Amino acid sequence: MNSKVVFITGATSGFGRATAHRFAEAGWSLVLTGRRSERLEALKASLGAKVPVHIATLDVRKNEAVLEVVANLPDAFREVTCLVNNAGLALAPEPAQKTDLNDWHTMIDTNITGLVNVTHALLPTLIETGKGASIINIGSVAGQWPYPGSHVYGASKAFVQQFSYNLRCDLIATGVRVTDIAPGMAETEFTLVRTKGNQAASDALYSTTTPLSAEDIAEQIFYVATLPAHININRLEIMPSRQAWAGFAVDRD
Ligand code: NDP
Ligand code: 8X3
Repeated sequence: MNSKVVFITGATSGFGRATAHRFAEAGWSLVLTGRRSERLEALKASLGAKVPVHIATLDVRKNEAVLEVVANLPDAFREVTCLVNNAGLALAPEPAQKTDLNDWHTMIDTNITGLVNVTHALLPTLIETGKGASIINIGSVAGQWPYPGSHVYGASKAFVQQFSYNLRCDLIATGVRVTDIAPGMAETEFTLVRTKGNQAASDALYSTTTPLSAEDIAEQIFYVATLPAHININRLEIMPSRQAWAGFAVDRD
């Protein structure tokens, strides 16, 4: 039995849930977190027969809760080898000038503050694990490439990229690797959340093309985490073959 532990934020859906399944397949012990407890319980019920699973209901925006979850990890789950900072969301697909400021704050609080909360809390254990440990941050193509309606979401993912690079500088002698995985369009609950529950909009976005799947990204996360310890992938940008960049926009008379 592989005794390595992966700690996943946002394990209740999409990439996070698929990542839990992928690491379970390889025998890793799982720490699964997210706000929806019933989904965590369901994951524990399905994966707990295969590998040790510890679940913790957690809103990553709340640092005290993050610290409590980390402090209360059972002994068998304390030596974390891989942190997957996946919890995140986009809101307000409309232009910046039409958005609700609260939505901007929610994205900043989750995608930036939440990610740094969890990273800071787990750094000591990751450093203790040392060689072969990794922090895998889920960024986005939106962190590199601008597009209308991306405003704070894309900016929050640009933070994820630069934070990942900067962490690498500080962790170079610890053995802890850091990667920014930047997916493009992938079919998960992402668009349902972004549109505040508009299933038709979500279906319309994905149904006439071939998006990435959650499992595609989970496979890349697993690949990065299980590379030999002397290899660090700094950034991995992944798009579906049927997605690429658009041209410059020009305002005309
Ligand atoms: P989903 O909506 O399917 O999953 C998002 C996950 O994040 C859920 O498990 C949700 O759990 C969790 N989450 C959201 N807010 C919080 C919070 N405050 N505290 C803890 N957990 C939270 O979307 P994806 O799987 O697609 O998204 C995962 C990551 O991938 C995000 O960071 C997203 O920005 C990024 N991404 C997605 C792309 C896509 O096209 N799908 C492309 C590029 C990046 P719960 O609600 O239970 O808390
Ligand atoms: C989500 C991918 O293309 O909607 O991060 O920005 S995209």
